[in-house]
Amino acid sequence: MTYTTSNPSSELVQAFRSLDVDQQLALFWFVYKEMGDSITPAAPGASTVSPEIAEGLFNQVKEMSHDEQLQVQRDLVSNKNTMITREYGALSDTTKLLFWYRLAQGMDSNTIIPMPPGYELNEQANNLLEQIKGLEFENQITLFRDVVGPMGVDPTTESHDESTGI
Ligand code: 45D
Repeated sequence: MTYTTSNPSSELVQAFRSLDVDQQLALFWFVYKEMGDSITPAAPGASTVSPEIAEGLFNQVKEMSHDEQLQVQRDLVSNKNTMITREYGALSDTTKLLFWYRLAQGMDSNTIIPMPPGYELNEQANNLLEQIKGLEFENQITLFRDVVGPMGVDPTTESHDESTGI
């Protein structure tokens, strides 16, 4: 994957994506906890966001068992080719972000598999969390869009996967 040097968050994106799958999920969770109330789904300028699409995908995941919910999220991060990851791949980056936000809210309310109590980030992930905390809000959003954008599978370019048969 190539990133333009004019994007100040590109190094952070690469560092994020270089963590192992579970550390990426855990880091993203801690980021959500840090951002807390500053995320407002009704934010102005949300022109490319499709709340009903994000909600539809979220509802599919919500119906699954906790183990399956975790698997879906791991599949998204690791670009595994499944029905859900392909649906995800068809969303705009901002809608992807909204979908992750809905998952995090679901974790808060226990409809989505919660973080194991006392789960700790490794040093590299913790380091990244500190750097992310230091970014301006706008740069954080840009970073997250760049992180969630390449997750899942682009259904227009990926045709077949031996392991899933999809
Ligand atoms: O057992 O323009 C481990 C909108 C392993 C509006 C685990 C927006 C062990 C329009 C993997 C740790 C609101 C969209 C378990 C803008 C184990 C708009 C599980 C902004 C169980 C800008 C870990 C949106 C798991 C924003 C399941 C800023 C971790 C959205 C899951 C930000 C982590 C969203 C999740 C963020 C993290 C979402 C789901 C930061 C989600 C984070």
